[in-house]
Amino acid sequence: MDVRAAVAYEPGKPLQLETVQLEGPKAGEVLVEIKATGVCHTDAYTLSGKDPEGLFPAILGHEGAGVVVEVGEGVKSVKVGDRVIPLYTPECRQCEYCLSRKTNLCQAIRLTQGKGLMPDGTSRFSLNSTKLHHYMGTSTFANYTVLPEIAVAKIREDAPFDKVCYIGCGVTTGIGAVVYTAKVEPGSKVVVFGLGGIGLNVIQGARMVGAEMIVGVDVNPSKRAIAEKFGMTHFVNPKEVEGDLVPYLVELTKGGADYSFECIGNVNVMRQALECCHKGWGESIIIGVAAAGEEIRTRPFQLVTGRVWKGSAFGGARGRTDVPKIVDWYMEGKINIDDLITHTMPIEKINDAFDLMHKGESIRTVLTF
Ligand code: NAD
Ligand code: DAO
Ligand code: ZN
Repeated sequence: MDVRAAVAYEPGKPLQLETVQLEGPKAGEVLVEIKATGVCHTDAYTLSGKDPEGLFPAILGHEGAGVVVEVGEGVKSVKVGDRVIPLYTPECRQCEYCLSRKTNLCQAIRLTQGKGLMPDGTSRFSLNSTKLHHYMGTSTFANYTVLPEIAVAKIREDAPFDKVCYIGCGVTTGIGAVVYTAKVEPGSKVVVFGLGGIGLNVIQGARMVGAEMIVGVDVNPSKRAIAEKFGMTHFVNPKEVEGDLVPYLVELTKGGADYSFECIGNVNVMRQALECCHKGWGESIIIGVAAAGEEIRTRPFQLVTGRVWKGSAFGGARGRTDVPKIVDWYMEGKINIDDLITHTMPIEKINDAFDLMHKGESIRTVLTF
């Protein structure tokens, strides 16, 4: 079938809206009509050419929501008409990783997904018989996409696509890191580094679970107002702190953070995030994705004395199980998504959405089809 898609032909070049061809779903797969998609820094990172695993030409996008329009043979968990969120972290419930209950990093289709292919090793997108790569197993910058059944979360039928698409990455990454990775307890002291589309969701997750003190750290003072709206209790601009930031934060939290979250992707900030944690028990969660080749450093004694360094991918969420619950939290008013979506525009303006993100003028732009 013909579908409308924004094609990334080459690193560093704007996306081009094209009519491309898509083959239908094979056994165990579904065809989804994408109704809305967010634009995330990871799309921009890959488009920039700095992502060593980036493949071109490709159809990017990994933060979508849509409707199942066709199912392949043997598909049981979803049917035509179901609303779904595509999952770049699938959940097969059968692989060693899923069965371990220790991680959300299902490996069932990892190898082909990383090569920009469907699980049978083929690409379903093409343009004038040139193969186009899939991206993160989702390719949501197209009005139709094919996904393995294990890579869609079925959500309630009254969920608005142009809001819940953000749960496909940013919302789940931030809130999930609090709830599933760190398991922050009520009364905790939390420090969040970076108040963008991820950090603000960490803040609202921390408020939701009853954290007592939520410190936001950002070099951009204009983030203060929205972070306060989402639950931040104290704002720190590192540029305004005299002396080292770490002792300042330890003093502010009266001994250190119970939990800190790095939501920037800066390895120097990752060190600060670990070292501002409370001796004996403080845990620091790395969410930000640092540039290829970067390394983190600290003194091992920081860990010997009880601080814990962890990472979190997709918030530690098991997509098919947890994403529908997060949609329910939104529909029940427990979390706020609307105020984080600063811009909504048609897919034709996709390059404007990337510009807004690069200039730091948007928190999230949602594109509609
Ligand atoms: P963003 O650019 O919207 O936000 C980053 C914020 O950090 C900005 O407000 C900026 O002012 C602030 N900042 C920059 N340098 C700083 C410094 N030195 N000290 C304090 N604040 C600083 O980015 P985002 O969309 O929120 O994404 C954050 C990171 O999360 C990115 O690296 C992204 O790739 C990553 N990410 C990770 C996952 C995952 O599963 N782990 C998923 C999605 C995104
Ligand atoms: O090795 O199992 C694996 C895949 C891990 C993918 C995790 C991706 C999370 C970080 C990238 C940001 C996504 C938008
Ligand atoms: Zn699995």
